[in-house]
Amino acid sequence: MNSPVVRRTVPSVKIASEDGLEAVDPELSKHEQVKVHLVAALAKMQVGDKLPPERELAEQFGVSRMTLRQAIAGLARLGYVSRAPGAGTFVAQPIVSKSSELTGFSEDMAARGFTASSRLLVFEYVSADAAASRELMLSVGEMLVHIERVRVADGLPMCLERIDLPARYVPGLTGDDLNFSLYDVLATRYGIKLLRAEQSISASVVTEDQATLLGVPTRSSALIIERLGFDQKHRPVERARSIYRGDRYDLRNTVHRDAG
Ligand code: 16G
Repeated sequence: MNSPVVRRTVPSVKIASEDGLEAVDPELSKHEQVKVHLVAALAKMQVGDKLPPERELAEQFGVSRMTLRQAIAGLARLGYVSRAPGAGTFVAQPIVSKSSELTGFSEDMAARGFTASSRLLVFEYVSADAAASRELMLSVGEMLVHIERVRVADGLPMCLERIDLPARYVPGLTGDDLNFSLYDVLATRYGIKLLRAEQSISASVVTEDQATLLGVPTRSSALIIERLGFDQKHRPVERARSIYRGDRYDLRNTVHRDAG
């Protein structure tokens, strides 16, 4: 359960930085550029802080109020801000909860109404080292497909993934396949369904490089989930390490106690 949020009005917040939208990927549409810029600004504010009025923000970014409104609506859907009619727009609590179900990023995002996408950083064949071969039950030196991706929801980076798959299970897999859901490709093309995973979860902070990829300040908090996924034949098929933004994720579990 989220704790009650204390709302604060921050006097004269300058949200847009000096270089305005120039530093943001020009291939994004205008409202997405504003969204990306706003997320960086929100990271420096506190939960409950009030954003300047729309008119003022639109002026700061040099965009129309309609564009600004579109950006704010997108951020509200992602849970970055909440809007209180008549009162304004406020920095919101983190929202994405990882449950104890075995799901992939695309499924997690679709369940919340977001469009998932990926930015592929690395796709290569490597030989398995001792740890990878032990966990994936391969001979040392067997080939792995090694993948690194930034996972994005509605244009905003949410998590970084490093994944190893035994190459012999996924012949012909290419980098292009990784623009979308890996779990879909595994199921539809290779008949591999992940049914169980061993996971470990730890807290960390992001390095400078990770911070740049995630669009957060260096040393921001992060949640690391390491997963060893098994398929319907009980074979270990995926070894993954996902780094989630600590400001966007929490973990939720149902816990039980024996009645007797
Ligand atoms: C999540 C998984 C990752 C998996 C990916 C597939 C965790 C901790 N990690 O990031 O292991 O490869 O989803 O997502 O849940 P996709 O089907 O959208 O590519």
